[in-house]
Amino acid sequence: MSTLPTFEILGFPVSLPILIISLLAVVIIPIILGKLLTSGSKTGPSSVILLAGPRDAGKTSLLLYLQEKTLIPTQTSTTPAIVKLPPSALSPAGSEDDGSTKPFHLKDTPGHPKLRSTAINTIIQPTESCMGVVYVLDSAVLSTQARITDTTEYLYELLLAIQKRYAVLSESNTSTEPIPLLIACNKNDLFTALPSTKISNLLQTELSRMKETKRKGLLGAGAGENDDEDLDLVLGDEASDQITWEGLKEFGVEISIQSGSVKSGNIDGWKSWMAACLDA
Ligand SMILES: Nc1nc2c(ncn2[C@@H]2O[C@H](COP(=O)(O)OP(=O)(O)OP(=O)(O)O)[C@@H](O)[C@H]2O)c(=O)[nH]1
Ligand SMILES: [Mg+2]
Repeated sequence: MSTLPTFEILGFPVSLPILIISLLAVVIIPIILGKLLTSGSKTGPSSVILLAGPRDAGKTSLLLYLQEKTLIPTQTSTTPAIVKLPPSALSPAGSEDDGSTKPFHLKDTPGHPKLRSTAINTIIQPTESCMGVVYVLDSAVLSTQARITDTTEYLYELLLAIQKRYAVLSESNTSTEPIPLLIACNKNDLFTALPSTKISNLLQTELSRMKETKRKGLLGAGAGENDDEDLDLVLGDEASDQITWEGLKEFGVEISIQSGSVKSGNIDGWKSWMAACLDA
């Protein structure tokens, strides 16, 4: 009968099976521990889609529509609300097909300027799950400068938050998947509603103007003193004032824009965007 070879390590005899088991333990245990720790590092539920946007835009109405399949009266939100929805919530109107393959969470946030930190924090905290952001806006009020400014300022903050999260994640070894953002131009049932192409141009122009003002302010305040903090305030390419959806891609910001109406139930495009984002 053949005997297994024995090795001598630090003066102790060690048989081949013991040596193999020890080596496997040294290699495999840290890998398993690493996986457990990273999967447990997310706080709150996974598969979250965030609803953000100015007040009265229709965020809560959209959430309730996806839940109940009808327009339900709402009140101004003062706290965030998170609901778990079945995959069928994203199936196209009149169809039983699942729009997505798994249940997901929708997080509604208040649009009041003083309460916007909830949405921003959900994006900035890399420990929070956020698979996509739906920025709901009211397409029927963008003929007044005050509403354009409010709508664009909040969007600027959100895009900056997405850019920061992407930059932080890219530095570490964790996933660097960009968070996609859908600009959902709601209330297109109203005759004053602007078409999405017009809104798209308007937002890019306003964002560029806002960026220019911020860059000028930073330069005036003494460039070079706090370069890292200063760059945190600049959306997209720091060398230019121009903001375009295309140009933001390399900063981890992927934007789509689509019109719709919760009131008319015309939200199939938004549903398929959400389904694609959850299945990505
Ligand atoms: N005409 C029209 N009205 C809508 C539509 N969607 C929502 N609304 C109405 O717009 C108003 C505001 O809707 P909400 O869903 O409460 O808006 P919100 O974005 O949650 O607002 P905050 O909670 O204040 O941030 C409500 O009176 C809705 O019935 C739509 O597609 N068309
Ligand atoms: Mg609300």
